[in-house]
Amino acid sequence: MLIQGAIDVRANYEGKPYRDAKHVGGPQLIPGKVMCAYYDLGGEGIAYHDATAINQGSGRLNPADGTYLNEFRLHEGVDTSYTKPGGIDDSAYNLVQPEIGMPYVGWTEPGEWMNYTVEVARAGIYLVHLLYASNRGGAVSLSVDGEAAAELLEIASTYDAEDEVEWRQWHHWNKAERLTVLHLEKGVQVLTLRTVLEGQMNYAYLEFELL
Ligand SMILES: [Ca+2]
Ligand SMILES: [Ca+2]
Repeated sequence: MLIQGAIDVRANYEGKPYRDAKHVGGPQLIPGKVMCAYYDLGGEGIAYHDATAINQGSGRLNPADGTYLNEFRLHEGVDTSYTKPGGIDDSAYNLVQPEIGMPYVGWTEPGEWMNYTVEVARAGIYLVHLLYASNRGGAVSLSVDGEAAAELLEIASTYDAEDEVEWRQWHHWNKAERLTVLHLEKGVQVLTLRTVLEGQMNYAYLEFELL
């Protein structure tokens, strides 16, 4: 059974699960990790809203040199980068060590959002965790098939005054355990992650754990 209204939202939705030459695609699976950089295909206003049309990571911070990660979703508006070794994303200031070479969404601003086509294997109550970095704290919200599921989820800052390398304040990773608890129905649905307050947060993945 789908929640009331879900069918209409999905019938009118033109976004598609992300896929590329390296990533087979299909709905992201719950329980499991929903990779934030694998937001849906479909473009601005359909699969996402981003404040800047360019990708400020791929092809800007990360030179367009023909490699997969440096050119990841280069021509889309959502700003993406990936975790790097050498004291960037693997520093001692991390609260949780992220996998290296993992794409993530950064340069986030309030009002930006991304859609994820997901497939829930089992209906039930899910704990939702978020792997993220945030140099000033903020808040996000989650919707399911266009309906608010969790609003104003507070994200704790990972700023650490001990770290004197200013740019690295954007790279202190943490996992927000039990960011929220959601009841999800079985089946394919569209999840929306929205930046509500502050922005300047990096999102690696949302993890859904069946309670
Ligand atoms: Ca952008
Ligand atoms: Ca952005």
